[in-house]
Amino acid sequence: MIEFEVTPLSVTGVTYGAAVKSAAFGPIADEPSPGSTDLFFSEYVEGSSNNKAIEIFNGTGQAVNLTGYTIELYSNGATTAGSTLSLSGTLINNDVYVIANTSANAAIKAVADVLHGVTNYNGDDAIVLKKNGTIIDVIGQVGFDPGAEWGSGLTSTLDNTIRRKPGTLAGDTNPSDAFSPADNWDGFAIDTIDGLGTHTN
Ligand SMILES: [Ca+2]
Ligand SMILES: [Ca+2]
Ligand SMILES: [Ca+2]
Repeated sequence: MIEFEVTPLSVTGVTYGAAVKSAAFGPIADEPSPGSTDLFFSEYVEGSSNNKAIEIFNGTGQAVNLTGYTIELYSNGATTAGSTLSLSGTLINNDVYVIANTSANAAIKAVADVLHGVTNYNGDDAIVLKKNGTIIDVIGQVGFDPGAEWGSGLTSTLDNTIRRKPGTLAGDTNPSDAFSPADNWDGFAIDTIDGLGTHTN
């Protein structure tokens, strides 16, 4: 419960203040809900051909300077990154940053912020998001090759799109434990890209 001290104020003959002061306030309707602590992966596309893209969401409540953020690809159970992308620029609040494969289709490229080889994954490769060298999110399990994919059905990392479940406030900071996409992601059919370029949390 918040109580405001309001000095009565007269505007065009109407006095405000007294009624406001006596009202009991709950949460203010348009006040933003608690934001996420940092950026996280919001969408992963591993479609047909080279239709591959990854999306990062800023739900922190403020603009984020992307300098210092990196994305790394750990292929086929590797323990060292085979490809690294260093981000730059500014990502405003509630916006996403999309990294697409250089050979992705036109519809994917249309919503991409950058094209980069860090998207050269095919289902059994871990992808890590770091801030100043510290892991803040991971898809997959670094150092482990699942064979073909993590997950099953539509919610898998091969020939599917997976989207972070609404309400997610932070990424997965443990790159070493088992990865089960259904825990934190919703799955969609191959080449689903209607959610790429925006994120509703
Ligand atoms: Ca692979
Ligand atoms: Ca594929
Ligand atoms: Ca999205």
